[in-house]
Amino acid sequence: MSEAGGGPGCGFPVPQRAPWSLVAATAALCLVSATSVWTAGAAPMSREEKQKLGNQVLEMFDHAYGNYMEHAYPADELMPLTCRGRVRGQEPSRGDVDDALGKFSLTLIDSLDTLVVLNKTKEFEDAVRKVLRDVNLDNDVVVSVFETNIRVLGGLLGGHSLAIMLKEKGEYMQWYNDELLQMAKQLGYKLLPAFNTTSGLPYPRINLKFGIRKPEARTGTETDTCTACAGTLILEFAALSRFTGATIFEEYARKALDFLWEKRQRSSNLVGVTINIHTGDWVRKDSGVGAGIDSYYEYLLKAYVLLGDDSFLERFNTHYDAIMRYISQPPLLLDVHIHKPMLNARTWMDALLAFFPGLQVLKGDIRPAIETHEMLYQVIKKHNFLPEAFTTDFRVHWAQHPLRPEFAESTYFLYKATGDPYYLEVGKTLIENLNKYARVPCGFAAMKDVRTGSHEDRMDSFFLAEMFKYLYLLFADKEDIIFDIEDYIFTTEAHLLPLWLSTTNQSMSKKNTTSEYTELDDSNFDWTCPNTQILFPNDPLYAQSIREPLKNVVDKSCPRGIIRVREESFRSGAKPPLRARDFMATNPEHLEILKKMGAASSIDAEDGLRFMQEMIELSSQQQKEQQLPPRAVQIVSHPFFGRVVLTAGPAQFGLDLSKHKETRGFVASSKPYNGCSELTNPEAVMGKIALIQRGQCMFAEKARNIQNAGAIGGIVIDDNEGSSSDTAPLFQMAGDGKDTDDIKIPMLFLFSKEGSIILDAIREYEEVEVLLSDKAKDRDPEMENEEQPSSENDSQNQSAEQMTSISQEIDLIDQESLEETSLNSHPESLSPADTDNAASVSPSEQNSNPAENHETTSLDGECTDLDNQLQEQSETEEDSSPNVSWGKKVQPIDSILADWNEDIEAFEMMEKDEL
Ligand code: DMJ
Repeated sequence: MSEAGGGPGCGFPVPQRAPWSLVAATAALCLVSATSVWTAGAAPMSREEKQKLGNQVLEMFDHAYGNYMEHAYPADELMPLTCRGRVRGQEPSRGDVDDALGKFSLTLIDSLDTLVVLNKTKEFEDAVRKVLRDVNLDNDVVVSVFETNIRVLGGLLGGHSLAIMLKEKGEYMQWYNDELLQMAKQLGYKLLPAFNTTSGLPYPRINLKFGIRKPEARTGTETDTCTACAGTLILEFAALSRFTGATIFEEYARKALDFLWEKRQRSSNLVGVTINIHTGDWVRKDSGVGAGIDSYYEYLLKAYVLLGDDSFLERFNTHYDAIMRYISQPPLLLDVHIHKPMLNARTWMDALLAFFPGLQVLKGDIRPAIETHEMLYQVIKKHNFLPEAFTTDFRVHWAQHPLRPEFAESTYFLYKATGDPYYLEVGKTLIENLNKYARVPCGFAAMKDVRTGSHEDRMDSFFLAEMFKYLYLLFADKEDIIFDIEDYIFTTEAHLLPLWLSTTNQSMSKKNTTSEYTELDDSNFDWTCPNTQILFPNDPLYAQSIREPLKNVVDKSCPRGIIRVREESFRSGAKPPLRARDFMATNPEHLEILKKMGAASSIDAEDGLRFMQEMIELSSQQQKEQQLPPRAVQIVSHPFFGRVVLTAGPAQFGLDLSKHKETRGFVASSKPYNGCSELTNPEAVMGKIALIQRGQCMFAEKARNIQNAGAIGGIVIDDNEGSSSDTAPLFQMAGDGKDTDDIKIPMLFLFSKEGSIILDAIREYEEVEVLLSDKAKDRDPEMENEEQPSSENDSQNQSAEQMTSISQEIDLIDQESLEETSLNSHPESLSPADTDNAASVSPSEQNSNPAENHETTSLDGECTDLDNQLQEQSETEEDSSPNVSWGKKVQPIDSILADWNEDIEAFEMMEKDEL
């Protein structure tokens, strides 16, 4: 902490107090490239190489944006696996995550300023026209105030900021007359009713058409909101006020921030994750820098930069001091309790905290930024992406990855601060991983599970708003961008707001701030933003020397020891507290300690609390270890080439794919489709992977029937139409209670939506080949070369007529099989004795990976996972008012194929380039 703010760690002294008018200029210095100072360490990257990578980013953006515009627009988001738009109310609800979707063409608005940064001015002009022509902000839909603010209001303001910049340049946007700003103002007024609480903290959700109060609004009964939700408004709201002169927006956002500041826990100076919007009581008292709090801190510092108001910096510095004192345990950032900040609240970290090193760069605290970033990078190198949550010993805790941009953001800011080409190499790895593992024919798909490499039918708008912007800027030289990026500040969604707003319509600047700062000492006025041009003048290896000791932190260490134990206890020679993992009920000393816990002192009570917490976590972990991790079904034949990976449930019997090589084969529907009796089409499934429908008999029975017919594997497809691993917890198929050693083939389970991707593929292509494995195989050129194994070559020699008849036969089989399956085949409606036996696995249990546990334990016997369940079941909400005019656009398969061919060519080109 002492290194912050241009203090010793920044390598050069800055005034304790600077006139605020210098702030914008100083902030701009934070973003000045320091490439010129780097002389050693990672090999410098040539201008050509940087340009090549920049062009690759452009091509990737075109792939994502082009597919969205072609197949999803005007829907809010693209569903890249099924190649259509996600329209709220027309897809199964995903809970809170759907609150970002307001039927306002979210992805288009979120992409506006990215188009300008990426030099696509013509496309920007077209996109702005489309927004003005098509977007309706008056939909009867309940949206998140936070998401609508950062993505839509921020997107419109970012678009406006760059539209007026372009207009002033004199070539593009000459027709523009502040129309985006007018839309932003309209949206701002729509959000204001959310602030109608006594605290001034906004309700978390609002109906765009009916607001909060009216019965039609279907919202307004919530009592809690997250700290980031209430504290991430000031940049957009103040910009709106300053652009328009309507001060009310800035006033409301300031009031919410003032209230949060008042409610901080006074002894620790930390804030909790959720707060009651009426009483101001902390509902969740854990505190970190990731999910639920992240951008509250970000906006305090950036509000100071944009608005030049000292009070924001003072608050930020106070919180930052607390973060560095309690939460930061370099390279880790671990949540603590706000009232007992020496007590860790968790043993895992979430992916959202990856933005923090970037914020530390803006703060000027480079060392911990380098350390945390390096730790995160090693987690990425292990799993290809940052899992949504990972443990303190760097194992996957929650395996999803929705293509979040935070790590790319921090990489960009660290490169700007250090000029170290190492960060360019990091960016190159991010690009490679995105293309290798997330790119699908119709865009980029979120990772459902970073360990199996399976996909989710989801491409969030922030992927276009942020990821491509930061990656492009990382490799761009000043002359590659048509305006000066240093004149702008990035919002949390990476929208650009001009720094000149700091001197416009400042009526609110000095008003409404709390005045407790007399109790703060000078350290609260540390000035931020090191001048990166002279940051490491004498030590170009500075960043490398910080990274070096952390090089093997993920692979070789067991950093459980890093978890905080009260340092003062150790210092005073006291015995370390009893940990749950060491507890033995037969040990009298342990029993004695247990008795004392909670009785004698607050320290004992603290130990008791932690002990209980650990016991719960331990027992949950033990349960988890009996569960099998999910598996992957990868479609490897033309035109998929391994790019579509489906999440599959494992079976407790048959070949264990984690121990054996994957099974690869063409698929064939079994007949009868439910696989509950001897197959009548053994010749069709012989040597293939049989598709069987769930229901009517036990999974093991199906397995035996297809095995007897000569199948080399089986995929059971859920008969519950519309089910999907996006919305239902995956489960493992249990045996039949008898010995299942006779079942030798691998069996996997797919929900209906994932299964229909394979069934659709069979209808379109003569033969579909899949790979069953515990982890998707790399999509390398080899896979495309392997495209034509002999059986397929044979089939390719068949005449077109034969092909058609095979295809018809498959259709027929499907049709007949489906007809054979009675309507009441749903397993749950049958008696336990003759139904599938499904052992359900919760989402976080899906992430338990015994293989990985074993691997870690063998490295260091002390490593025992104490993870708790991360994910609360998201509440489900049915949007009662699907907008019928937003019909699903389903792309004809021929045109998908044509697109894919184009995509494959581009991909091949890229791979050649790499070679
Ligand atoms: C973005 O929408 C914003 O960055 C937000 O602050 C939190 N993270 C998501 C992307 O991960």
